[in-house]
Amino acid sequence: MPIINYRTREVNCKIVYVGPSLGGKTTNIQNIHQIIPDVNKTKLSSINTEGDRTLFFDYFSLDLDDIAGFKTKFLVYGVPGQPYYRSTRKMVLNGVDGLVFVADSDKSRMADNIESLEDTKSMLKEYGYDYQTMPMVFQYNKRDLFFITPVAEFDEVINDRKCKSFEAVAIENKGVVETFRAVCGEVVHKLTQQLAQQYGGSSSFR
Ligand SMILES: Nc1nc2c(ncn2[C@@H]2O[C@H](COP(=O)(O)OP(=O)(O)O)[C@@H](O)[C@H]2O)c(=O)[nH]1
Ligand SMILES: [Mg+2]
Repeated sequence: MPIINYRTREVNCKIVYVGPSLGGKTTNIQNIHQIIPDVNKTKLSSINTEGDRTLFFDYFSLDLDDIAGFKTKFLVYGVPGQPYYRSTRKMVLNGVDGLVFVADSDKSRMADNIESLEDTKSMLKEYGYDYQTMPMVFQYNKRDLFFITPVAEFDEVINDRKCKSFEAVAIENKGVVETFRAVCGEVVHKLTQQLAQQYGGSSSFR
């Protein structure tokens, strides 16, 4: 549930990019950050090692127009994918409102995709979050590679919830904005439902 401040009429929605290490999470976040106009975003903080790997997490926030009279802010995070950094990943997932699972299409990485998805599910469970109802989209990244996992196999094996999915080449900025827009849409959809419930089913909150 997004953090709602009724006094200031502000809502914070936390979106987290998860997936196997080197799948393209940071590339997605960097590109989205570049595209968004300067006026309504914070600086992108990334702490990377030499190998361009996220050590801690990637983070920026952006302000959106009002939703139902509430000033809405999206906090965008990318976790480190390496199995070793589980505790950092878990910390970043605390309070998550929407997930993007960035899968690596490189055929040789299917086991890593599966392991990462299972790891994500188990961490959500530890927090008491319901994987089945969490706003989520899937991105099948690195479609430019030669030996890739077919979309049908991803749909079957990875996208078990049948969420929206997008093919992407994050380094060429293909599918990046579409993925981000979709997860924001899912989060806003759930948020408006929750606000409507809290306001006794009214569709107007002003
Ligand atoms: N060929 C190819 N490489 C990509 C793509 N997206 C990201 N990469 C590369 O994959 C590596 C890991 O990307 P990064 O965004 O750091 O992955 P993260 O560990 O998930 O944050 C980098 O060298 C990227 O340039 C893509 O669509 N195609
Ligand atoms: Mg990274």
